[in-house]
Amino acid sequence: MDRRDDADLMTALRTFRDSGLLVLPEVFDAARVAALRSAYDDLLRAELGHDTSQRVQPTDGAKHVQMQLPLVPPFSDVETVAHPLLLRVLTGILGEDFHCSYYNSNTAFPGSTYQRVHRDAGPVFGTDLGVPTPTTAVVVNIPLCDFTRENGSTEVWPASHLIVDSADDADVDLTTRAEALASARMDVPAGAAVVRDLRLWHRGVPNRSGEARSMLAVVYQRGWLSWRAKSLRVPAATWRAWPDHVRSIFSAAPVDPDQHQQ
Ligand SMILES: O=C(O)CCC(=O)C(=O)O
Repeated sequence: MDRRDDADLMTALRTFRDSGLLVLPEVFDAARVAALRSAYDDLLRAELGHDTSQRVQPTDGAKHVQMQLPLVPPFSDVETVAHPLLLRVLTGILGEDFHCSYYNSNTAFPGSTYQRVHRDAGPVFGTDLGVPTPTTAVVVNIPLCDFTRENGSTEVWPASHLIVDSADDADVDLTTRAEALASARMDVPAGAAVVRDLRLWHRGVPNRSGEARSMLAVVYQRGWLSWRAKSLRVPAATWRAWPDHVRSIFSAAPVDPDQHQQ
């Protein structure tokens, strides 16, 4: 979406509905990506150094980790969590009332292996409804480096967000089912944002480069789904710094009092 007018937005939203995925190039400038990357790398290094750390969790596949991120600058900056272009797209997908419910990240270290093909969330009515619903939740991936075949750009199965499982399908894992379907790779430069329906089939893949490949993963849901965002906490200083429209996006998360008031 280069010309950010209404026609481009309609095309982008249609592409998202059709494929379950939307790449928005050049959302973040180089300085923002560099600031996020530097803060992220510091945090990851510090967290990996603590054996008891709860924040860094291994995920499926070797050398893939996820880490929840604190709502402090630059992760909490308005330009990161509520970039105007992203807000237009998110409003188009989720409606006016949506909340951020989860702030995570994924790193594939050199030597990482294939994950199993998976969805981040199943259909909102489980198997009770035999047809797909409109999107209720998305993850916004913010790559912190160029994503390439070499360093393990995420593999995705376009349009798989519309697949509704029957009872028979439940016994066959997605990795097996995906073998019959065409996949694509999320080859995007740093600065892009990728909006993905949480139901879309995807997996982490081998990173054959010498550098870690990281991305932020920020989840936004329709307001009625995320009446409480259990894993998020907003520091009081961040809450004070946010304008009202950003507070409203994070209104499902509790605000922590200032340290000196505790
Ligand atoms: O890092 C990636 O490319 C995908 C990671 C992922 O989907 C996961 O860990 O659940």
